[in-house]
Amino acid sequence: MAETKVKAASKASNSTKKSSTPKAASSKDTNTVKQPDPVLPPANAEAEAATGAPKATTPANPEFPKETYLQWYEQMQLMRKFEEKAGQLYGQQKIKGFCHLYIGQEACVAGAVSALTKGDKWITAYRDHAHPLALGTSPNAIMAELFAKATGCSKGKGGSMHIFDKEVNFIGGHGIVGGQVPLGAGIAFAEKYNKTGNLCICYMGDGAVRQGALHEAFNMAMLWKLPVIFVVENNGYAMGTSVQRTSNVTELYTLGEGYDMPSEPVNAMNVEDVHNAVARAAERARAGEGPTFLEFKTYRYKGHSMSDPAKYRTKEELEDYRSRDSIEAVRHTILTHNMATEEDLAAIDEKIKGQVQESVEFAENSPYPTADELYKDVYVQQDYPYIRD
Ligand SMILES: Cc1ncc(C[n+]2csc(CCOP(=O)(O)OP(=O)(O)O)c2C)c(N)n1
Ligand SMILES: [Mg+2]
Repeated sequence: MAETKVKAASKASNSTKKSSTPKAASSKDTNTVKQPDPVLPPANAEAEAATGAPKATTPANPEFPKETYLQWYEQMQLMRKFEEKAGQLYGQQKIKGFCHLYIGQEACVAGAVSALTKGDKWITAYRDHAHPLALGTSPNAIMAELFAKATGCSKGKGGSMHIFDKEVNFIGGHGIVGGQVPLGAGIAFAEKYNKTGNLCICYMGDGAVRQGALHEAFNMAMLWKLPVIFVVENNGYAMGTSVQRTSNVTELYTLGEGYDMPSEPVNAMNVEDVHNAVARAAERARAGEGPTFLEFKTYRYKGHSMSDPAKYRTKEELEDYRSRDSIEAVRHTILTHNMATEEDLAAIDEKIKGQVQESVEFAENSPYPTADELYKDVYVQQDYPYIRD
């Protein structure tokens, strides 16, 4: 019953999906083959008609209470300001190694946090600073991890791609593309086996959907009706390779249908849509109906990692997405519907600025791990807790 409904809903929203495809990258912007157009989330048709470019949407009647909009604003601003600072610090070589920023994708996390409950488990790939920030991990512990300091949430031994925080049920931070997908299914299996009533939300990038492990995990999760929400954050590119260059199947959510998994596309530049889709999937998971596959159509404003100048896309494409920025949309809704004043929002911004600054000072002033840490949290450790006879 529920399955049929979701598929029908997907088809309906699918029909509006390609309303604002930007121009493809010009051949001078690419050093390889001309890139086809990326898949875009649906645009606000009225704004598009007026300006030629879709704008942030402001609902006539906000669907959610003021507290929810303010929570979204604060969480998303924290993610963005933290990431902007991390980008600056990388430029100054305070942060080294890999560093993948989440700027532009904030609604993918904020809308899910509001739709889920505290006991639910989270897992994602290496673009992983924002998820724990929104779940409540201290910015200090994440920044210190980026600095490879002993006070970091992974004791300075993981770095940007391996943020973990058991306290908030954030189970990483994984560098192997698609590697976390079977892990997400396994976590959901444990929740079901232990009858906790909790679920696992498992994020991945669009590059991960071509990995064999995903298909094996989807099949098993569906067969065993595991309480898992698989989310692909389709930001149009895996490093510099657009989705269209990877496969004939560019509507990624349809891949779930091969396993009879309820699957739907979501305009993830819109935090309300993210919340609603995740809430529906969670209800199904908790009712014992098993997994859902959500395709979050989103965009990253920065390159793949700090070493990517993003020459494979046009300025126009980037500007198009920026013009419907999810934080701006929430800000606009808050102000238009008098949920808070400009001054109230400025006070939130100021608080976040202070938190981010404090995290930098904390990281700067923390020590590096000592050499004996090399022998801890690995199999050689005498009392390593995960091996049992
Ligand atoms: C199995 C595997 N192959 C290749 C890589 C190298 N690699 C790192 S990130 C990446 C692109 C993944 O893109 P996507 O899944 O779309 O996530 P995004 O970076 O867009 O969030 C690749 C190919 C890897 N880490 N793991
Ligand atoms: Mg991607």
